[in-house]
Amino acid sequence: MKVAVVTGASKGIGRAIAEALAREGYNLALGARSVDLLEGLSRELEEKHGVKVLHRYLDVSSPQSLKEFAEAVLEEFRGVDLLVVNAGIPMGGRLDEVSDEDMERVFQVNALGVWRTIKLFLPSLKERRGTVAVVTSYISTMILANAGAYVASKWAARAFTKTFQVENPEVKFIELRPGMVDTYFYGKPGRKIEEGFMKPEDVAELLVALLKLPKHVLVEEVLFRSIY
Ligand code: NJP
Repeated sequence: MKVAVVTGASKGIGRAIAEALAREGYNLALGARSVDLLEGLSRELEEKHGVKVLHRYLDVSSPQSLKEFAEAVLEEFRGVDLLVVNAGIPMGGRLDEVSDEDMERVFQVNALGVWRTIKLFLPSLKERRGTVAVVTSYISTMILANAGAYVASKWAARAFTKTFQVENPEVKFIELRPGMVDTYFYGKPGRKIEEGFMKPEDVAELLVALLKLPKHVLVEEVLFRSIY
């Protein structure tokens, strides 16, 4: 059975990806800060799909937390076939109004968190010729007023992803660039397709479809959104 790691698996896109991968028969390692949510999800997926699910507290902005998470995962499963780097936070505001603390926080999670997560699992992914899917955003090549800190952090995540690909051709790196998705990202979920939102399950289904392509096919990035 293949092993997949999903960061930010407690809610939203990460949770939907974990559900879809369990359905596909992957054993899972799930990380997020909301351990109570991970606990319930893990039990549900194990009972429903007969897969093994490890869950651990994970704060991707903390190098120590990431290190402990990776050690626990590699000790349990011995290796990783798929790494889904999904944990992320929003950050609004004009660049001249964003505080140092907020800028630091969004970069620690959305940019350095991505780099550190991939770095920790890279040796195992190389060994298994695995796949890394990084959830950046449709804005990872664009400019958006009032979201400059978030946008810059996603440009950085994109640059890390592409550079890892060039340096490690034996691993597949896929950049997933969704448009708006109905998750906790905008507060409470409940937004509609007619308002331009996809469902988290749409992102998960896209990833599952990409994973079914022949081994020699590399899809470097996917920019996708809802139409209505
Ligand atoms: O958001 P949400 P999404 N350490 O808030 C976790 C990107 N994206 O699913 O720690 C570890 O429902 C958090 O868990 P917890 C976006 O930038 C979204 O939409 O328990 N985990 C939760 O599981 C992000 O990269 C949209 O609070 C941390 C998850 O991340 C990805 O999609 C559009 C963490 C967030 O779930 C998933 O976001 C787009 C930390 N320090 C890109 N901080 C969109 N929704 O419209 C947070 O283009 N998490």
